[in-house]
Amino acid sequence: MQGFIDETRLELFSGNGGPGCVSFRREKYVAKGGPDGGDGGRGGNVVFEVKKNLKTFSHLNAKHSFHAKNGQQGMGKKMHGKDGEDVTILVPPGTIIRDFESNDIIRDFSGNVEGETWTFLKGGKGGLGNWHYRSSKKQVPRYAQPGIPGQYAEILLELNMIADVGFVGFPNAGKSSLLSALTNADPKVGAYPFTTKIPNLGMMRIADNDVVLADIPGIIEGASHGAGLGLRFLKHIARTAGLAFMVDLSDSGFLDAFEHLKDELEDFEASLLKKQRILIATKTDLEGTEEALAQLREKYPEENIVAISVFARTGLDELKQNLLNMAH
Ligand SMILES: Nc1nc2c(ncn2[C@@H]2O[C@H](COP(=O)(O)OP(=O)(O)OP(=O)(O)O)[C@@H](O)[C@H]2O)c(=O)[nH]1
Ligand SMILES: [Mg+2]
Repeated sequence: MQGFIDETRLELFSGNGGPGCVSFRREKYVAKGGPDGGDGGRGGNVVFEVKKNLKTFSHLNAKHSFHAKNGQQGMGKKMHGKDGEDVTILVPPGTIIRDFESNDIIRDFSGNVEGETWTFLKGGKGGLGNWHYRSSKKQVPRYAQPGIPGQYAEILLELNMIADVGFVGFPNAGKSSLLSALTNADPKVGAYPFTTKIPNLGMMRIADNDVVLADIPGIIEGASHGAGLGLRFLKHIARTAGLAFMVDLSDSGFLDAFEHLKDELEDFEASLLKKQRILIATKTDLEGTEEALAQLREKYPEENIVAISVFARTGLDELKQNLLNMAH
C-alpha cells in the first residue's frame, strides 16, 4: 500500500552532568573554612513516551535532533547544581526504534501501550564537589570532579501504519476525491470507474489527532467472484477500526448500493460488517441529490449517514469528527 511505512531519522543527546564545585567556607572569624563545594546536577535523560492519539511522526515536524538539558554546576555551601531537564519524544503505538548504523532493533513499542515511558539515554552524572575530597592529609582540596558527559545516539524510528478507517464504495463514488480533500494524499481522480488500482493511504489531522484513511479500488456487484478488480484489496482494510461506505447520490443505483456493498463484503469476510461504520452520501452539489438523500435516510434510519460534497466543501467538518470518533 502506498505510503504505508513512516520513518524518520533522529539524533539524540542526553545532557552532560554538571561539574562539581571547588569552594571553601567563608565564615566570620574563621580564617580558613573547610571545603564546601557541592555536586553538579545530573544531565537530562532522553525519554520516549507512547501516545495513542498519534498515528505518525508528523508531530515531530521534521525536527531531527533532540537535546536533553545539561546538569548545572554545583555551588558553595554544599549545594547541588540543578538536574538537567529530560527531553521526551512522543511516539505512536507500534513504533520501532532501530540503530541507524546497524539497523538493529533497540526497542519495539508494539501493542496497546498508551502512556508507557522508556528512558533510552541516561544523562551524565554530576561531578562530586570538593567537599567530598576533604581528608586529614588534604585539608585544602582544590579539586572537584567534572560531570560525566551525556550520551549520543543516531536512530531510525519506524512505523507500520494500519489505517483507522477504510473507504468502501462503487467505482466513481468519490472515494479518492474525498481522500485528497481530507488528507495530505494526492491520489488520482477520474470520471471513469477503476481510476484507483492500488490502495492509497492518507493522514487526516484533526485537533491533535492523526487519523489514517485508506482509499481502496471500487467494488462492484460480483466482486466477491472476481468481477472488476475483485476483492483482494479488502485485506488492506481488514484491520481498520471502522469502515466508511460511500454512496454516490447522483448515481441511478444509489438506493441499492449500500446493500450490494454489504453483500460483497460479507462474502469476503463477514466480520467486516461488525466493524463500526458510517454511510457517506456523496456529491450533494448535484441536482436531485436532496431527494435521493431523503430516500436513503428513510431506508436506513439506523445508519449514521453524513452527506457531503467535496466540490462544494460541505459536510466535511461533520464527517471529520465522525471519522475521528471511529478511530479513537
Ligand atoms: N459533482 C461532484 N463530483 C464529484 C465529487 N467528488 C468527486 N466527484 C467526481 O466523481 C468522479 C469520481 O471521483 P473519484 O474520486 O475518482 O472516485 P473513486 O470512488 O475514487 O473512483 P474509483 O477509484 O474508480 O473507484 C470524478 O470525476 C470526480 O471529480 C463531488 O463532491 N461532487
Ligand atoms: Mg479512486
